[in-house]
Amino acid sequence: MCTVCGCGTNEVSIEGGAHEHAHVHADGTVHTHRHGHDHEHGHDHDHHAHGGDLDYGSGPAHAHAPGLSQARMVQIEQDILSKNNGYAAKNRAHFDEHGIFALNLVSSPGSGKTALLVRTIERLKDQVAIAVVEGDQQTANDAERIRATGVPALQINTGKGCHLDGHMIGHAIERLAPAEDSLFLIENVGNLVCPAAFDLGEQHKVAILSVTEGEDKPLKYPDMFRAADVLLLNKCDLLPHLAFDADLAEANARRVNPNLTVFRVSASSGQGMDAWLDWLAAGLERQRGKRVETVAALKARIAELERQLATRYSPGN
Ligand SMILES: Nc1nc2c(ncn2[C@@H]2O[C@H](COP(=O)(O)OP(=O)(O)O)[C@@H](O)[C@H]2O)c(=O)[nH]1
Ligand SMILES: [Mg+2]
Repeated sequence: MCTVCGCGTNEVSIEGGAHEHAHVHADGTVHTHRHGHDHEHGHDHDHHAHGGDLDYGSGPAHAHAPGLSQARMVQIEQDILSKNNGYAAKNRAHFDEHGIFALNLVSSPGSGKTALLVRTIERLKDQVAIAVVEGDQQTANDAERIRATGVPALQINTGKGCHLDGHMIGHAIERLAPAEDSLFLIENVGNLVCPAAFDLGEQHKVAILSVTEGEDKPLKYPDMFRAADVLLLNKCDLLPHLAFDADLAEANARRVNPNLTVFRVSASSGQGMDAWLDWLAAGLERQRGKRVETVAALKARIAELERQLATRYSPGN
């Protein structure tokens, strides 16, 4: 994944705000990979050869960067991900306390994330409060597409970065201040690799695969389909015009993740959207339940503390 180069960590800008610096690579380690050509080619260590093919994913880091040892890469990745996980845990606690159902939409560019969001928002916006985070390397185009529906959206531009992280989403929560019992939709940067590794504090990652991309993508990019709980197979309106085998695509996705829930949908025609919306409604209800539980637990704790105080300071004690 992209932590092999720590890419783009200096170029993040959140719409309407100041530039962000050095939150991922606070220990500075990600810059140590420059120009190691003379010492560590690692031709004999970092890859296995199968016949004439090269496999750079077989070492402990499951990746390769010129001039970086596998051990160093593993260390860098662990540093970055553990910091990210701290931010993600805070986001998740916030979502649970406030009954917010948060989803992280991940896919390759162009599979229809924004189109699906717009279609989903149009169907739901009168029933539930919704806020959207849009991640792209450049432009605020997608946030503008969402705002056109009347729902608040925040664009995050990641510069050369190829994924959103937990820290960025923490800022997005501050900016958007999502309502209690609301739906918080995050469209990640179009990329079938890096966003898989980064927890944002969401309840679920939702992978989108469109029928023009080929049935084999879950096998080629298994991390993403393993990290997701739901797969939206989009652009099903095009199936009559294609040789795409939707059953095979689903079977491939379930090979890497047997627990995947799959919906066949079309953002263009609206087909299949009812089942997806039912799934969303169930998730919203679950999160609302979590908030009520959290509040009840807090009230019980306060009552208990008050009882202890009263005992301690009652006359005669
Ligand atoms: N035929 C068809 N086209 C779609 C569908 N969903 C999205 N598209 C088109 O696919 C292109 C990319 O969509 P977009 O929502 O920008 O994808 P994103 O990059 O994943 O956000 C656009 O031209 C959409 O109009 C769909 O269900 N059917
Ligand atoms: Mg988009």
